[in-house]
Amino acid sequence: MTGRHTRSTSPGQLSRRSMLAGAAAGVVAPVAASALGSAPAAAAAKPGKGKTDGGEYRRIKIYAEELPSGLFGYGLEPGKATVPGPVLEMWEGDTLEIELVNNTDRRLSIHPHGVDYSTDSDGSPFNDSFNEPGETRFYEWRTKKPSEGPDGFWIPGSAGYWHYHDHALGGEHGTEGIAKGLYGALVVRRQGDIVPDRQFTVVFNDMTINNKMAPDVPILEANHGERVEWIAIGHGNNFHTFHLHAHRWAENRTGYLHGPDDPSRVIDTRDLNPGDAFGFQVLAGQGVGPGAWMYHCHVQFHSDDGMAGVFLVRNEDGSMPEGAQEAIDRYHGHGGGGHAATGG
Ligand SMILES: [Cu+2]
Repeated sequence: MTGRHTRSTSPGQLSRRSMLAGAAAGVVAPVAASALGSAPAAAAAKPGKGKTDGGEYRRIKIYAEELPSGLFGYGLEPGKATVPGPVLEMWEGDTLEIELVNNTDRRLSIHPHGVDYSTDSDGSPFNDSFNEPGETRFYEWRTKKPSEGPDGFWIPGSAGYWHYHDHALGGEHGTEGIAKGLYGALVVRRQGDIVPDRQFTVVFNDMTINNKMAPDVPILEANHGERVEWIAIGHGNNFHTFHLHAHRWAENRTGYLHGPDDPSRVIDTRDLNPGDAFGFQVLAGQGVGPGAWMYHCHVQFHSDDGMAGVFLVRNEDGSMPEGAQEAIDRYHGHGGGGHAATGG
């Protein structure tokens, strides 16, 4: 199609770098799983577009869809939209072109945090940057490496745990779109960063986790010793504190220590307020072993009301650790009130 917000596509290069996908909570996706490998089209570059900071220029297609539940989601294939949307990943210096296909009858957009973009990729009605119902539109996100600016002023690179979300559905700020599930994680890595085995996106969105509440929050799973990356995002209108049982991380850009003298504070709970995001990596069950571990909002009435989920650390061979199924049954409300009659 053609029009103000669109441009034609033609066959072109495919990126060789994998795009992380399928990391909506509960979907255990190996990081190597690539959705970008099948990205079909390359667009003719507009003047001033197609630039990178020594990285790659990559293209993906994202479909915004209404789900049978009434929620809205982003997906990398038609009919595959999820809440949260796919983890989008870049390396500092990369530029990502997103062809957003709006398969809904509502106005919507995609708006990133943490990366560079022009006003026409802002994803806000304020800048006339959104998809009308049924419309396809291109957005371009740029990243940069750290560099020394004028007067020795250091310009930060783009690396970080960021996120993206709708900014147009139901209003000027995407309030309805976010409430209904149009959000996801955006990870920008720096050369040398460690790539995890598994990724989980956990979004504290008003009084829900990924628009679900206990006992319906999908169980996040990993095998003992696997490197798991958590990406935590806050949305909505409430103050939250994210807490993970039995695991700790460093309060810095990557979430892990960069040497024996790294001064980063080591924590297991962190504020998670609307618009904020952070990420960290843990070795699943490190120091504590396999088991079913809770993660939850530590604002007590929030956790009591259902902002709690399960991080299932399986045995190294993938089998269920002792007691884990019973814990999961309790989470699902089938465990009864007393202790198990026998152990093991
Ligand atoms: Cu909370």
